[in-house]
This record gives sequence, structure tokens and C-alpha cells, in this order.
Amino acid sequence: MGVVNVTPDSFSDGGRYADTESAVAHGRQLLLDGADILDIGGESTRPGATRPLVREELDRVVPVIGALAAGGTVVSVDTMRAEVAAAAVEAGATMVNDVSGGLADPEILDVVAATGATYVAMHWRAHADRMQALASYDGPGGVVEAVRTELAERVAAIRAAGIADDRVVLDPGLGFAKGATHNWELVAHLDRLADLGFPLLVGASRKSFLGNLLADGEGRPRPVDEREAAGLALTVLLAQRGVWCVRVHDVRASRDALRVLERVARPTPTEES
Ligand code: PMM
Repeated sequence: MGVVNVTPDSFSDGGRYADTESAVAHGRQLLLDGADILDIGGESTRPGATRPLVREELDRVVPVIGALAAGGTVVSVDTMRAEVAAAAVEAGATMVNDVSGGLADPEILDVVAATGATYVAMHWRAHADRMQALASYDGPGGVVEAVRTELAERVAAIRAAGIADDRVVLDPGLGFAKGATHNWELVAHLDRLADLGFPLLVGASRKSFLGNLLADGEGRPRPVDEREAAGLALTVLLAQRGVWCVRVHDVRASRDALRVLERVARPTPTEES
């Protein structure tokens, strides 16, 4: 899944594709680079971000979705709002990527049920302005069991809204109400989440826990656009662990890395050298 943030303020690419034309061009490039799905978002969720107006979010994503879906591309809309999800599906999106798992705007589940879209439910506790204050996981089993339990609660709400299980994907929500240690714990124990019986989507690309891992001698995190190799290592590891989808900014490099993995997994035909 290639990321198209039509936002002025996302942490990794804020402002680069903030107008329709550059966002569509970026999406087309990601397709050429090998993306299977494009994820179009109009709200930055980086810690501390303030929310756009509904109208602003609609104006950002709907024209981009319309242009990219017209070519038959699988388009996902990254939104927490029912109204935006409905307009996005109308414009051609077939997937709703809701980082709040239905908590921010519960009506989004009814929209998804009515439209037949695929639904990505991410683990989430609060909006960006206060989520890091909720990054505590003191119960038995720590962050892994808490995320598992809270995702299972979202699954119950999703089912109650009438969304079929085969249209649901779960996501641990790396970096959302989580510190670096929490993210690493989740990556190490994804099997506990896979256990819930749904495909997993993971978004790790360029996130600050990678920057912290790669910090220099003075503890300064590695800048956002110099985290690619660490992200690729994670992409390969996640694919090996059976994750269904990785949400990435660097589609070309991710695709190259996955091709190596696929090639190794394939039996060598005798005629090939
Ligand atoms: N991360 C971001 C935005 N949307 N959606 C899902 N399903 N999972 C994620 O981890 C996720 C997401 C934040 O990253 P960005 O600002 O680079 O898009």
C-alpha cells in the first residue's frame, strides 16, 4: 500500500503533495513503482496535529480519489469520518482505512456496511492532540494484550454494524498512543494479533521509533527521509511473518525488497541461472 498524503502537515511528506495535481501524479508514480493499493489521506495524524474541517478533508481527498480510481486502481481512503468515507466510496474508493477503528465517528461503520467497502480497523485511543498521554499499558501482558483486547472490541462493533468478517483488516497502529518500546513489542508479537483471525496491515514507514533506533551518538533521531533502509528491513520481516499489507512511502524500494523475498521462496527452475 503506497501512501498519498494530501496534507500540508504530515510528519513524513507534509506539503509535498498537498494539491490535487501533485497528489495524483504521486499516486501514479507509486503505481508504476509497484503499489497494489493507494491510500489517500487528507488528515495528518502525527502527534499533536490539529484536525482539518470536514470540508477541507473532502476537498483534499475526493478529487484525488476520483482521478486515481478511474484507472481501475484499488484506492483506500485514510479517514476517521463517516461523511468522508461515504464521499470517497462514491468517488471510487473500495477500502476505508480508519485509524480510529470506528471510535472517532461510529457512523463510519454503517457507511462501510452499506457500501461493501473493505474496512481497515487500526488500534487507536485518542486524537493526535492527546494520544501520547494515553500511551500506558500496565495490565497483564502489557501493550500486546491491551491492543489485542481493544482490537477484539472493535471487531465486535464492526460485526454489530453488519460488516462481514471477510472485509475486515486489523492494524496494531504503530506510533498511535504508543512509545518506541510499545511499537517494538507489537512488531515482535504480531502472532498474538494474527490470532484474532483477520489479515493484518502494518504501517511503520518513516515513523519516529525507527528514527530513535538510528539516533546518532548525541541521541538525535535520524531524520525522517533517512530511515528508508530500516523501514525496508521491517517490511521484509513483516512479509515473512505473514502480514497481509505494509503501508509504505517508498514503494519502489519496498517492492524491490519483497521481490528478493519472493524469489528466494520460489523453487529454482533448472533452465534459469
Ligand atoms: N499511519 C499513519 C497514517 N495512517 N493507517 C494505518 N492503517 N496504519 C498506520 O500505521 C497509519 C495509517 C501515519 O503515517 P503517515 O503520516 O506517514 O501517513
